[in-house]
Amino acid sequence: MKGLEGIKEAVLKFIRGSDSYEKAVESFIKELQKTLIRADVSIRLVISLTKKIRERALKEEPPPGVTRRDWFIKVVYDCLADFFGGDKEPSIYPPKQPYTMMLIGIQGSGKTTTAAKIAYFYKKHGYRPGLISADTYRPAAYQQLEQLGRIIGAPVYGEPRSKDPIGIVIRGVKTLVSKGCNLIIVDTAGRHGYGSEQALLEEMKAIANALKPDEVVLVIDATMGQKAYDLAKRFHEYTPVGSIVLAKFDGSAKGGGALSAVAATGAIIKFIGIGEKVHEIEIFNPRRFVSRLLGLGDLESLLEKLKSIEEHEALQKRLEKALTSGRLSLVDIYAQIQAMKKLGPLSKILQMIPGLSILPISDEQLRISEKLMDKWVAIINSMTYEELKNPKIIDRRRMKRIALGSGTSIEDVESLLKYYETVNRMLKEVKRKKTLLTRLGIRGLGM
Ligand SMILES: Nc1nc2c(ncn2[C@@H]2O[C@H](COP(=O)(O)OP(=O)(O)OP(=O)(O)O)[C@@H](O)[C@H]2O)c(=O)[nH]1
Ligand SMILES: [Mg+2]
Repeated sequence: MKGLEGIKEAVLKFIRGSDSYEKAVESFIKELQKTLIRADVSIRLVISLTKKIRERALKEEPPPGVTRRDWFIKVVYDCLADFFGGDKEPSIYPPKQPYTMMLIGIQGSGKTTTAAKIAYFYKKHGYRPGLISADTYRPAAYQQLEQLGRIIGAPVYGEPRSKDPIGIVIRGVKTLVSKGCNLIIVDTAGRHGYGSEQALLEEMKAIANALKPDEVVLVIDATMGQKAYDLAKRFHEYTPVGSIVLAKFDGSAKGGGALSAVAATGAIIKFIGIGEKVHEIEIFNPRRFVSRLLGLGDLESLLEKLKSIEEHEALQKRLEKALTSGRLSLVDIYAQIQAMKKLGPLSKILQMIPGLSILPISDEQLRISEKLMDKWVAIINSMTYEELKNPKIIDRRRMKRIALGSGTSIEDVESLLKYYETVNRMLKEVKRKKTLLTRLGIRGLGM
């Protein structure tokens, strides 16, 4: 993570520091800005990122049981993950066979190496990749790919003296498919005979039109830093780019700049190249990347806490949804029980939800004993999908079956169903009151 190590150090300083929370937040943000700008992230992006972090850190409240400092790291984690591509999990496995990928990119960006790396990656995952050399400009382009193909044990198609890339790809696909390949990777030229980028883009477009690849993969050299933004845009305008590989991520202090720039275009980064050898490629996952960036792997206990905050947020979302619909399903109750085991009583969690102050809930009503929780989890696990969706259909006969299946008693099943009804009655009441208040134009009750 060349160039971005500063972030890890800032996290440690933040956790261990003795400054006031506000002061610690400010110095963390300063360090983060410095590190990102040094890694060639655009200043505009840095400012909007740190503004978001500061706002959340100072305005939002941590969930119960979580310290402000731990919460802050979670905020940084979320904002940075967004910054580097968000929750976009690239789909790695080809949805059809044979699948064709066409690699494009400017001269020296790493296309030929990446073509071999991708082929090797998929070969290890059970595919039968084949490579096509459609670069008719670079001297010995075919030989380079052919040599790589030999290393990884994948067939390579090429016509060394031909000047007709379209003919090559058409014949190449046919030949490789007939040899049993189910993943075809096309390497293209990085320069054009006329020398201009315009001419190269035109040629890529012509090849793409003829080949109709399942995926166009743009290979970008990570050492170009924030300039990757314009490049990604220009290429996308010519041939819609399906995914991006950032090559040479290992050697560059500007990798962070390239990553954030590409993420800002909305493109999906699928792989990063981390070395010259054929196995040196990694699936890119923003969350995992940021976790490493922050050094969370070394801070096990913090990671645990962040996970429980995430579960808490997921539960809160469920409950908020239940509140607007006025209905809490058994599956919600299941999630609630799991969360309670980690986060404490539901009443504490419910306090976090805006609008619930008007709910006539006492702690007593929502308290579920440990023992009962375990029983209810077993009961819910023994229900059919229909029963979970519509608990009204659970009659005595079904109760008996569920009790038997979960090793509990009919009374236990009844207690869960009663709880389900009580909670739902309460939710309906809240919904009714909320609607009434809204209709009367009364706001400001935290809703
Ligand atoms: N360190 C490092 N070097 C890489 C990586 N990917 C490619 N390279 C090196 O970058 C140089 C150019 O790579 P190529 O794969 O030939 O690039 P290309 O885009 O095919 O180049 P042209 O065909 O001339 O357009 C080679 O020396 C590669 O070894 C990477 O992820 N890390
Ligand atoms: Mg090449």
